[in-house]
Amino acid sequence: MAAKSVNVALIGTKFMGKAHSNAYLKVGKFFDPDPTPVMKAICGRHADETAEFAKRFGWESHESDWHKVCERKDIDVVDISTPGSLHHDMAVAAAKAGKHVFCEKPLAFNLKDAREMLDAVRKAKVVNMVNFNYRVVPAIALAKQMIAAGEIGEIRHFRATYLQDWLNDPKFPMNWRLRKDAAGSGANGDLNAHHIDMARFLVGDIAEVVGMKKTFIVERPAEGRSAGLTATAGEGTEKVTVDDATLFLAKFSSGALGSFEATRMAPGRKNYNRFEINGSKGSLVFNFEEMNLLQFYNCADPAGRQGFKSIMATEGVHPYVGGWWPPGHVLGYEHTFVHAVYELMGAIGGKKTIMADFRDGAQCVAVLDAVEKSIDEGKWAKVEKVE
Ligand code: SOE
Repeated sequence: MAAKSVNVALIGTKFMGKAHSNAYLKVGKFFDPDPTPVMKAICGRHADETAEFAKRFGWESHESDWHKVCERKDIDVVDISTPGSLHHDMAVAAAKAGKHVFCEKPLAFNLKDAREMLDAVRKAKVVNMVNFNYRVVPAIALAKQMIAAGEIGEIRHFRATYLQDWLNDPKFPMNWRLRKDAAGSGANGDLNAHHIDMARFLVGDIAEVVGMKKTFIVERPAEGRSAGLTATAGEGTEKVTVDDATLFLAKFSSGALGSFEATRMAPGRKNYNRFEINGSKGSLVFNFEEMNLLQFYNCADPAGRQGFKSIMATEGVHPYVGGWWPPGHVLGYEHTFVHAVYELMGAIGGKKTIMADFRDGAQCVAVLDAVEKSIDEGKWAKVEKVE
């Protein structure tokens, strides 16, 4: 029987707009999503650029007003790949119009907005998903299976560092990611959000946090033009209104302990998304800069033969890999988006998914908020529970 299809509208044409467009293009070529996505409409602020983008990636039509996208009768799914300041209004409007909603991370600027978004998708009974794309890295999906099977026993530590260096140069100009009104926060919402979700995915809920943050470079050259993580300078300077680095400690509800460090000021570290999990029977280590590998230390190995082994998660038995290449023909960043869109289609088709929904997205925002609260008050802060 032929798979059903759903019409997708994507809002955003920059870094994430490209990554998501590529995913919609590829998913049906390498997997059998049911339903299949039809690339119906792309939406961007500048009509000419958006028309060009539509042609390049094969979108059937283009819009420059996101309200129209949400109103269009021929759209089933709205994909929000914009800066965070727009997530709330777009997601609420899309849900009210009965569309399934796929949203970039972090879900919202604060818990109040996140709860409103969650209410809207629940009322509308639409599928809702947050793009925490690292969940669907094959090595991480494998870690999830190993933890569920008890292979590392009872978890005691989650130790995460998310390091980048693109802001180390004080001449690097402003862009939306450095403005609180557009991004909500800096390294905290952009990078810690991933590890908070990862911690919840692999270990469980976080109950309490205490943190600190710093903006090392408080003024930068004004923005000329920016794309992805690169930018050219314009005239004058502008104040940075977000954190360059945020670190925090966490107590999990299970009793496990966590540490999180996110910075955009670590020379040499490009997308060093690394975490280590220590359990009573062994440890797991992942670093996105070597994303095909999962390190595993097994306490049950014979004495004299113990040590970390590198599992190359590129075999057909590893999650998602069967759709791609023969063993050892490694995957990259863009594949994670294809897997995420595959999961989105599955969820729309009624399948269980390992991706985060809006409740997970809101719970992540609750942790981000608690980190900010603890920094403001200089003490431990409890994390609100999102039911
Ligand atoms: C920039 O810091 C960025 O692209 C994040 O926005 C992504 O979420 C992360 O996966 C990689 O780095």
